[in-house]
Amino acid sequence: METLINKLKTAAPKAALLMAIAAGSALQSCSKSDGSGNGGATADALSSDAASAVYVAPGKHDELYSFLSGGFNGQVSVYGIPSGRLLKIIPVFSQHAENGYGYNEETKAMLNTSHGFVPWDDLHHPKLSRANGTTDGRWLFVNGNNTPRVARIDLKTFETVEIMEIPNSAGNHCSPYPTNNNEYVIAGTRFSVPLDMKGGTSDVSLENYEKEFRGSISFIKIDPKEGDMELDFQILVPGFDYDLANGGKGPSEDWVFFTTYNSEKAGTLKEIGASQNDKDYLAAINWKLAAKYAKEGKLHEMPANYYHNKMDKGTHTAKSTVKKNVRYLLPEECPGMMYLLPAPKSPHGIDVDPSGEFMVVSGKLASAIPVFSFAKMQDAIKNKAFDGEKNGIPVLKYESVLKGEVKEPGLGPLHTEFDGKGNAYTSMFVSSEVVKWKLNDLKVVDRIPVYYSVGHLMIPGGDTKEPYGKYLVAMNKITKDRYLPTGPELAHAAQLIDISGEKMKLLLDFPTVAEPHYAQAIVANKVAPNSVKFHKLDENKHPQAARKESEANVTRKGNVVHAKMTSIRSHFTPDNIEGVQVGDTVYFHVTNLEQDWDVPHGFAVMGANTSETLIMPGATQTLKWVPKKAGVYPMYCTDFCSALHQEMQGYIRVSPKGSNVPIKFSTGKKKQNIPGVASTK
Ligand code: RUQ
Ligand code: CUA
Repeated sequence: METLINKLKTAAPKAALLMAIAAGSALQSCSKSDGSGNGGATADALSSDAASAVYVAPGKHDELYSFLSGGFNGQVSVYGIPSGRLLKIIPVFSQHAENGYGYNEETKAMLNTSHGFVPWDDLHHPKLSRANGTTDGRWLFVNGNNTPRVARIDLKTFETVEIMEIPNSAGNHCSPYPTNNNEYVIAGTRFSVPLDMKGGTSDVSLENYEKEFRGSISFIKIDPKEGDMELDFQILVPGFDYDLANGGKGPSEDWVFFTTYNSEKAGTLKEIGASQNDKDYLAAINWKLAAKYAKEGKLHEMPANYYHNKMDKGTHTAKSTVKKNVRYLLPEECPGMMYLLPAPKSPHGIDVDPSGEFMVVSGKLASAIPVFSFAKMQDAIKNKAFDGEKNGIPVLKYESVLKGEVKEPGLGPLHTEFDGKGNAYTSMFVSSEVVKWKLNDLKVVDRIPVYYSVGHLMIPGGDTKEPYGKYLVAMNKITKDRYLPTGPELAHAAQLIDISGEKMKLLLDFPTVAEPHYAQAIVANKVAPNSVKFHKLDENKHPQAARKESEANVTRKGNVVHAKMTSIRSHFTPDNIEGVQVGDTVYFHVTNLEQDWDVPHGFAVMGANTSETLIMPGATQTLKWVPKKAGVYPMYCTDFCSALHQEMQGYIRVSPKGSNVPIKFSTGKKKQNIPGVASTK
């Protein structure tokens, strides 16, 4: 592997690099010489050491939770580390038939946007909430790339509780980045767009890219107690592409850093157009100063139109609010707030070490990894070591901010994390390896092949002040021969690597759900003790809740029928319903009366144009059904909840429109036919 890299480099560094990138897959297959998929590191994993390092005995719990983004499935998946066991899938931007998220009436509003109902997104970067620069286990923030959104997952329930659309943004990729005490979660645009300053984009010729397109960086305020998000202000920035971001720590605590590419402002064929300049920029923004400028009245305001969807705790129902304006700062009016640091060639990852002194920029097309010094940056600002300006933003001299470069690290550096012991680990997409190097002298000390084409890598807390430097998870884009073939599409692969010693050791491969980009992990005891076991029935404020069986009923209002139902092992109340007519819209509001851990009941009706819904103990959820033909329709519980689960079923009779069958409902005993009156219990 190393020889191959060196060969490529000595031959003709740039051309070889570009060739290698274009022929990425050819290079990956070189990385396993015998074609069997058994690379050298696999042999490590076969040793009983590796096996016992990841073995979590039946009934025992993992040491850490990890949260992997699902990429194009719009979800987050939770794995135990070190076992790699899949614990849960948390739907965020995508409807999830498994539990009815985005299908049932309570959660649909979570997916409302100014573009209408958008039941999907491309979820890249999970970030755990912070306290004093370390993870606190309260919330997980994630981004939606395609229809710009930021979501918050509550780690008490592992549910998405808030989704906010980001205005003036297109491709919300460098997002979401919490500051060290969740003062702000910061989100930047990937695509720049021509803003019409009225909350939309203007209809201009695409040839006007250079003049009219702008990017934006959003500052979302987080309520310190509840976690609620609120868009405080934006900074309108030059029309580059903003790729990734990370916040400072310690001395650099007040700053957040963004990689940018396409400083050429090419509007087309960016694979060439955006790779012309030898350097693009690392944008440094002093968020504290920005917040101060915002307070001191440097803000402008423009109309906007974006959705903010929040789950109400009492009713367990999402509500959408439409926001109509947004405040913004212009960097040219806010001296000292923003600087540009030249960074080699279309940089991707920007990662700040645990001390907050070093900013590592991974230029995917660059042959070295530049490491910037925050102290030097401060000096350069003081001494005005500028190399001109761009859109009124000072550009700092490369040499004046550079600590040094990691030489010949490998091909296609993307992301870096830290172990808290003075080492950095960088993923190499093209040469399919993880490279370990020292922060003090920038010397490469170890490398390990990964299978294949690693994107992000993650060390638990590796982006915080306090990394848990025992494991590293590499998230690979290509799996090829690692698992049994499953047709043209294979699961992506995560690989768990032991980084506790001098040499990295491959411990485990585990397949992931869809495409993990970034991930986060946290020691289990920061999350597990707070996990909610069930919702308390007497705190259920859902307007259609039936807190006991005697509150269940079926009522008609015009052609809308509300069936207020309960579920408990092993029956629904009511389980016989008559008097529904073709043309009615029926809402089944099912309250799960269980007050016990891990006893959800499901609910499904034949022919419903939606998924089942899965109701957690103590909660109420609503399934909407519009029967189209007269007849008798079964309904049943979809979750095997007891030995008599299969008996947990019932019937709904649907009569023709205008029929005189009255509303009737019952369970077990004789029929009750007085509309609106409680059933026979
Ligand atoms: S990005 S590797 Cu969002 Cu690096 Cu995926
Ligand atoms: Cu309730 Cu099965």
